[in-house]
Amino acid sequence: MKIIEGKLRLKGDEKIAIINGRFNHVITDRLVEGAKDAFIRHGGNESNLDLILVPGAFEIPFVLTKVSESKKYDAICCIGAIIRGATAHFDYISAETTKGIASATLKHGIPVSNGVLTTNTIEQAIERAGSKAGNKGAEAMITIIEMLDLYCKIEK
Ligand code: INI
Repeated sequence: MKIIEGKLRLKGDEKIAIINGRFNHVITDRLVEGAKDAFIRHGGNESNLDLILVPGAFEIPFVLTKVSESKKYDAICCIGAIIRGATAHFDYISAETTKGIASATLKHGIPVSNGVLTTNTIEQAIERAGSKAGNKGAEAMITIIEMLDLYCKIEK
């Protein structure tokens, strides 16, 4: 059986955009650091990595659509932190962000990863931003790296 899967390697010429929601930036700054570190440690060239900041996670799908349409990037890594508060806002923002990222991804034919945290507490977010549950920004970048390699293999 022939197995086709992506490897965790970059050639060095891939152009990648991170779209980051600034809301809860104490968390999202750490996720961006993790994503950048993963990009460089897997062979990416820092001059090919752009960081696009948006106010909050809700704005990510719109900018993801615009950035995808620009065709400037080989892949896009979405980062944000949606943390449950006292009202239903969390449910609306997290549902729309997730749906928006998924539908923009299917339209544009380039790898996109969803590194937007949706947590019930700030502690859960801290755990996923470079402490005991790892760094979900780094994981989102690693997903992009694997998908880029797989994409090349499928296209050939
Ligand atoms: N945006 C986030 O990225 N995380 C949150 O936890 C959050 N909460 O809880 O309110 C949040 N809200 C802002 C939202 O993303 C939009 O920027 C805002 O609604 C304006 O459109």
